[in-house]
Amino acid sequence: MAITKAAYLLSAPDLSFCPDGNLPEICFAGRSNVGKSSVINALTRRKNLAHTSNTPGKTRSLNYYLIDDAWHLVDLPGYGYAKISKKEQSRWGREMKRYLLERNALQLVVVLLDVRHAPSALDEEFLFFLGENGIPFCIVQNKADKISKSRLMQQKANINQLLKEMNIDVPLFQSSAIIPETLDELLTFIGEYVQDAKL
Ligand SMILES: Nc1nc2c(ncn2[C@@H]2O[C@H](COP(=O)(O)OP(=O)(O)OP(=O)(O)O)[C@@H](O)[C@H]2O)c(=O)[nH]1
Ligand SMILES: [Mg+2]
Repeated sequence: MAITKAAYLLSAPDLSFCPDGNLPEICFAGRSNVGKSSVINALTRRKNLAHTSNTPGKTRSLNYYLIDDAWHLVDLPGYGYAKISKKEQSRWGREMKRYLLERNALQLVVVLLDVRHAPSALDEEFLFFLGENGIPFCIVQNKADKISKSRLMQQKANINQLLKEMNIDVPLFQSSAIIPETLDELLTFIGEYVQDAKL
């Protein structure tokens, strides 16, 4: 699958503002600053479709993009941004869980992790939540350009070990937002979920 058309649709402050769920939806989730917005730009080959920033916590709503007039790509707010108040964080946590559990159009969650580091407690909690609730997801170890090939292999083995311990069996990809070709496999995988969607 190649993306030929990508356009910003809307920013939903909560579930009630999401568009009609008549198109298949794929969302991107992960810790703040892990590269969700950057990967979305790389996938769609647009420089500034999704807003990226060095300042974590930039994406604060569910940002919707219409892809090829056929499906929605959603940039979720990152979790684990310390500078947001506890109250606000737990509100967002609840809102995200509601979205993930109740959004019927949702076909697949793409979970981004930083390939350089072991998953944080929040990452593990999130993976566990998805697994526990039977929500289809895959994992992408992003920022692959930042470490050597051998370290990449090592980090793949490390995450596979962790997933085994967590009893989670999902596809794993490695990507770099600055090398778009590294996202080809992920895009093919997403394409299957878009095509097989029954709404
Ligand atoms: N070298 C490198 N930098 C990356 C990569 N992906 C993202 N970045 C950088 O990491 C920073 C954060 O990227 P964003 O795409 O804004 O991260 P985000 O996950 O959308 O963050 P929030 O919106 O805060 O949740 C930016 O400075 C990006 O340029 C990557 O694969 N390689
Ligand atoms: Mg973002």
